Amino acid sequence: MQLTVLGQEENKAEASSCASGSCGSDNEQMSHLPDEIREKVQNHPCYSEEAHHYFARMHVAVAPACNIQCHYCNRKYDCSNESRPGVVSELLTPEEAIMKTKAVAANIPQMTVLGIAGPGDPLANPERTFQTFRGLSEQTPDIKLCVSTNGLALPEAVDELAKHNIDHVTITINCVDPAVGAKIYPWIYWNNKRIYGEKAAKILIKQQQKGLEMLVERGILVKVNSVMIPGVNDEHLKEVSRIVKEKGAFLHNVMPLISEAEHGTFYGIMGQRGPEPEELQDLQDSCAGDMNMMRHCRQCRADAVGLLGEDRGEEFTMDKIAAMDIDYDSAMKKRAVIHAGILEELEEKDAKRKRLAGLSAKPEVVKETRPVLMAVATSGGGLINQHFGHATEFLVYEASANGVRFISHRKVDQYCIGNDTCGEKESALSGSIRALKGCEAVLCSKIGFEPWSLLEEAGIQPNGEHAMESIEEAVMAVYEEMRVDGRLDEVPEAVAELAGA
Ligand code: CLF
Ligand code: SF4
Repeated sequence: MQLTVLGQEENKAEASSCASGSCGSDNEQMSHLPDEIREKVQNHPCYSEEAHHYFARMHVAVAPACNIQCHYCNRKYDCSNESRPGVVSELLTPEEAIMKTKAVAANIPQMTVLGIAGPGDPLANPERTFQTFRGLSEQTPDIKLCVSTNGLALPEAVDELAKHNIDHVTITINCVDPAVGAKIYPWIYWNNKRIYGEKAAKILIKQQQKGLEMLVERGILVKVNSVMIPGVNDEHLKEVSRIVKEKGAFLHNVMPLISEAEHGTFYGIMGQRGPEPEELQDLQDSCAGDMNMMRHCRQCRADAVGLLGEDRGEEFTMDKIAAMDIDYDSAMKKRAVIHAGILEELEEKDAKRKRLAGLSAKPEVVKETRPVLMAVATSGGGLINQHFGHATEFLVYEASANGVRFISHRKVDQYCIGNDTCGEKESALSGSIRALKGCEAVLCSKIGFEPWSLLEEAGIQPNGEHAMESIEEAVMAVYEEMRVDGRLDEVPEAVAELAGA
């Protein structure tokens, strides 16, 4: 059974993300999980790499206040813990948030998770946050509830969270050492006082760790987000990862610092740089060990709606919702049918993957060959289904004799926007080619002559032959072609340069 994800036209959709399946890893991680945990994560787009191709999340911005200050945040913009700074969210009352969630649930049946993630800290706004959760758990019982917090007010909120059946909590933990913390958090607001420096960081760390332990004790799944700040906590995050894993966190998500000067954050103004993609990947790899790492995070806005990587929030502003005529009963029935269909499709994919894994034990495939990075243009559903010129991000996979694994996503400016000028087009195209450095092929549904030639000149082989095929199978097929053609015998100059850099 093949479903159209979110019913989006190819040219309208933004890219979604990784291919779990391709990353056999995700499914291996999922397959050894106890049934009750599998059930909790199988349709959560952030907790399961596989699910995020199929299921969507939405955030409601009901929490304006914050109880700490992070050097990477300017609260004029969305919370950097769970959102991309840049655009102010439409702040909602709990009643509006419930109305919006129901409207999105009716129009995007694949939306399975409602998160509160800002624009401040949800637990620093407990009345608004819990009023929203209370209404939703009564009125939309098929939606999972999720919350993200800096952790300062977490221990006191754990019982209330458990009461509302919130079984996914994200804590942003950037350090376990107050000396490091003092370089990230200038102050916290604690017991009606502002506290500064290491003393503040010490209290925050203690509360975060205590909150983590309490959630795990109650069987609530905890994801830890960490912002990688080069020269401040990059090395230290390995220790953070070890400790949170020991304490029972389910998933660790190391995200890159976003520090554009125009966002007006302390780090942005002081010129603190964010990590390069290779630095982020190296850190994620060294944190990995046997801990589940999240690599498909899109640093969503506090009012994001849709698949990870896309934002359909504009379709659901309060004035548009007020004008909608929705039959909730039939929408809820439709949701159930669509969810069952997606789960059936995922099971079929899983079974197929297992069959292929058995076949790939053939000696010629297992032969030691070097790994290759490939970029993929997709609008969701785990398929190669996007035109090169429509992509606003590419997903990068590594193919090797061991299979295919998702590595990261790379954002680009859309190259083909219809009424663009030549100069803008050229600069978007050269930006895309720069963003794809290190990749040896790019797989998409279609590609024009001009980008084809320029990609080839840059040593990246365009490939439009696998349109509508599953990402993992297409990437593996291209890898096999490269092996048969002898292209894996030599390392291209551009890739060698990057490896030496
Ligand atoms: Fe939202 Fe966060 Fe829940 Fe997901 S986002 S509150 S766990 S439903 Fe997901 Fe977005 Fe990354 Fe967050 S991709 S920023 S990890
Ligand atoms: Fe900003 Fe979120 Fe940090 Fe609060 S916790 S200062 S809202 S990034």
